[in-house]
Amino acid sequence: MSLNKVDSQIAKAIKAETKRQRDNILMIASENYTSQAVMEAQASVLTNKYAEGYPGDRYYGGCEDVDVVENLAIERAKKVYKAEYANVQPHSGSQANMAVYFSFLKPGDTILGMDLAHGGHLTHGSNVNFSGIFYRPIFYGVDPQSHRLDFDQVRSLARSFRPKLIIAGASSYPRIIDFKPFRQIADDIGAYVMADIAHIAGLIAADQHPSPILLADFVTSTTHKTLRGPRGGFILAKKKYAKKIDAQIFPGIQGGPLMHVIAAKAVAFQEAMAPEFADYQRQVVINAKVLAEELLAWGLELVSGGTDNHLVLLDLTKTDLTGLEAENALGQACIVVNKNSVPFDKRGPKVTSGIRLGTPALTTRGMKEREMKNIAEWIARILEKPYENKVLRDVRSMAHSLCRQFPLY
Ligand code: DSN
Repeated sequence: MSLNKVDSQIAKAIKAETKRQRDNILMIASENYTSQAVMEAQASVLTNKYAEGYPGDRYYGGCEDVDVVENLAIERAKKVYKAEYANVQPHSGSQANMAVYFSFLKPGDTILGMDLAHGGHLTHGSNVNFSGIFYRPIFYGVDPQSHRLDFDQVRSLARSFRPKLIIAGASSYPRIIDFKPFRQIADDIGAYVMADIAHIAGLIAADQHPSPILLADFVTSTTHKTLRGPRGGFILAKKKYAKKIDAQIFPGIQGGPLMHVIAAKAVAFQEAMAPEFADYQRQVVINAKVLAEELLAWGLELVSGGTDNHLVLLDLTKTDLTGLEAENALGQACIVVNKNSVPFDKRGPKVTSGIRLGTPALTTRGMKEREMKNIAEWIARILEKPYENKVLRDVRSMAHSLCRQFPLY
């Protein structure tokens, strides 16, 4: 029986969400639109199967077909990232990070990660997250002037606090992350390096960002951001760490793998090897650059003065507007963004002084430089007059018309 007949409330909400995704300018930097093929794999009968264990070594019968699926996902992940080993079972990026920490750290060990307020991630040591509760977190940040990673600070903190693990990676850092200094600093004190590439996984797969694979001990990621796969995580590492990580994912912190999601990950890795994927990632970066240049031309300030990747961080510190107010005003005009802390933000994470803007989803729809210029102008107009109904109405109507020109699903 169809979903609509069984549960019309859920069917209606999904229909409404499909319309929202079609009719809005989606600029949340961590979101994207997956292909039909990825969704088809995820919405398959594989959701019915238990497969605790790993291919060829399961705790259930009838795993011969899902073994094919998981082996393909593993082999493709290894090929895309030129990795020695891959585990494709983590349900999320957080689970991937947890598995690495639980495998190689003891409770109370020191970890050195990027400050959340400077662009880091909750699982890099935040005190409201397991990573800050089980371990002793120390944070590095960006330089107050350049807003670039401050490697002198990373080095000096590493020497003073001797962390067992250094985490390289970010959720809202608009610049290239150079993984080499992280490796050198870690070698200096005998620490592990974990590169969390969740945001830039697609860029790395298409050579639009340097890869950490030869430098980091562990590479963790999600599959659903720039990589454009289903919602989930994976881990890459040197082969010598495989046994420990496999055992930590299952039975350590997870039970049955989500085989339908693993199938969709395999499809995404396959798509990531196609030449069109490299074109797409190149355009993601070009679009972000154009967006940044245009916003600057409209007199807006950007963290670090621009971007090298898929995101732009608008700094509203010198305006009267908070990130929360800007998010609301843009949302009313159908431009969906998220408020975001900027380095040295004096406002809390529920208000903030910034807005994070990403180009992955718009680029998937086929938008290019011309559309970025228009969108930058609309953003600038709204931020100048966030409470003026006419401005909001005008932009909303232009946003709808732009969305109609770039149809989806
Ligand atoms: N919450 C994600 C983001 O929006 O960047 C990171 O996990």
